[in-house]
Amino acid sequence: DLVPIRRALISVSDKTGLKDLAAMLAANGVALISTGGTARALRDMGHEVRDVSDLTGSPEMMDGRVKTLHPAVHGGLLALRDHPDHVAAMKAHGIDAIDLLVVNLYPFEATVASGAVGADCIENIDIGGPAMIRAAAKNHAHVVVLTDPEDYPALRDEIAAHDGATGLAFRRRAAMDAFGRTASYDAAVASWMADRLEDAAPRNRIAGGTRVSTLRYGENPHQRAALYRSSQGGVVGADLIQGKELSYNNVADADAALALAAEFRDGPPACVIVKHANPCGVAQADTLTEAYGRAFDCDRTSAFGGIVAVNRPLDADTARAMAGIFTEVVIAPDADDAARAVFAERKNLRLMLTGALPDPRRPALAMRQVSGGWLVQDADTAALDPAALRIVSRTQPTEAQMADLLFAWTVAKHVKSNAIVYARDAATVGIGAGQMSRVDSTRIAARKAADMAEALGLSASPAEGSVVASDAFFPFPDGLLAAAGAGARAVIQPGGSVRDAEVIAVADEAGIAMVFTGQRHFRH
Ligand code: 93A
Repeated sequence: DLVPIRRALISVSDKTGLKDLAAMLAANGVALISTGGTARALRDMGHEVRDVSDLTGSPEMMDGRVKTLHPAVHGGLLALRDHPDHVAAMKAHGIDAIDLLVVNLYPFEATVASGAVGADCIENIDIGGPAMIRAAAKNHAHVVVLTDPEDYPALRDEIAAHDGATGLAFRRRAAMDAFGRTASYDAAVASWMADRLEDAAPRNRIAGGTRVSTLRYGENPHQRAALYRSSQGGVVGADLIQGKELSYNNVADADAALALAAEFRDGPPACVIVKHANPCGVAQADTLTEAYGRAFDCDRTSAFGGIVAVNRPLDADTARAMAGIFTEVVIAPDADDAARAVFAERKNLRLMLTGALPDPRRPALAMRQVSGGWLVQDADTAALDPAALRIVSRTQPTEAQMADLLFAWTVAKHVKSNAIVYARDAATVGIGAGQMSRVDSTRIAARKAADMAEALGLSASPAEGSVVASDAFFPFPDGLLAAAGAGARAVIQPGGSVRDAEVIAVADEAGIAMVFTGQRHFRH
């Protein structure tokens, strides 16, 4: 299965490593064929090169859109060398076999990442390159294909070990990498196009992306990890202004914090503190500093080492407050010079700036891996329809309670299920997350509120007189009873349980106002 390399076609946009590769091939007596820019580069290095246009008898045309799309190239890549008909066709049409193909594609991903739009991006969609890569990869029984300068040294070692030839195992692996490359390339094109469409329905959309970087490790140090970009905005598109390299968990938590801060995009100053993917304090206030302080007060213990997101450009006062405790990451639309100067003193604190916050209602896809595949769904971008709200209790919520209910509901949407959120005056005062029973989440949230009272030296639990949101219906009255016991005076929940009537009766008995949203927000 050893195939000697006699002729190579090289067509590379990224000329990294070309010098060593060409020198190595020349030393092995390999004849070189090349496209315009690559041929020029090789000649400048002193190599003898045949132009593809000479091989095809056809000039490169249409700004290079058509240069290698020709039977002299594709026949040379695709012909089975041991098939009499193929050999006869090569002879009849004057086609010579190509044994090595080195192509790297027009830099489509880098062009998009640089902020280019429209025609610039379109021109960087490589057509001839992927066609050759796929042809060579299909014919890996006879041809070896490389698409990445990082793989050149492996070819050098392979042919050094086999006296100028490659083995089948090497060519097979190279073919697999090659198909992987064209697949990710097309996925990048598809996701760029999807980004430009308003409605990104899951059907027919491809999960595409480009690797931004490898991460030091994953959720735990024994797990390898990398970061991929699938579109321009979001947490991956944010600029890391200062601080250590982001970790896997930093990125995941910053994403959770940013998504919730974005919900408050159009409202007053707001601050979200996230720990282990759940908010541990959220508040709106007249100033950002105050919003941070109130979010911090909700759970000072958990806020230690937290990820903080805000909906306004950072000012120095807020930055000073944040820098006062150990904070892993701060993510904001922007930061003024004074705020940046404050953070500059905290070398390890990571500051990420996003520009305008993402639109929380923009349709998007959410993906999650399961063994053997992926689950894909519309991201939970649903807005609460005020017209769909139903007050089901005898007691009516006051205007202030209603505002707090909507605030708590928005937060609950971003808390892992089962989610219970107590809130007062546009700040959370107790969050119960990720429990297997709703009543446990309710009790935990109440205990958190009691902890808050103790930490702040309050005379009563802040859950007294609060409102509470539940991300799904109360299956039994026990959860509602626990909330009432903690002091909640109004409840917002989807409704829809077979025991709704029982739950409403308990609310009425306790004089609690209850609002149904008709919409559930499970989050796993
Ligand atoms: O515009 S293309 O899609 N049409 C082609 O026929 C073609 N053949 C190779 N682009 C094509 N290529 C690409 O040109 C290669 O994939 C490579 O990225 C680039 C190398 O061009 P040059 O050698 O002129 O720098």
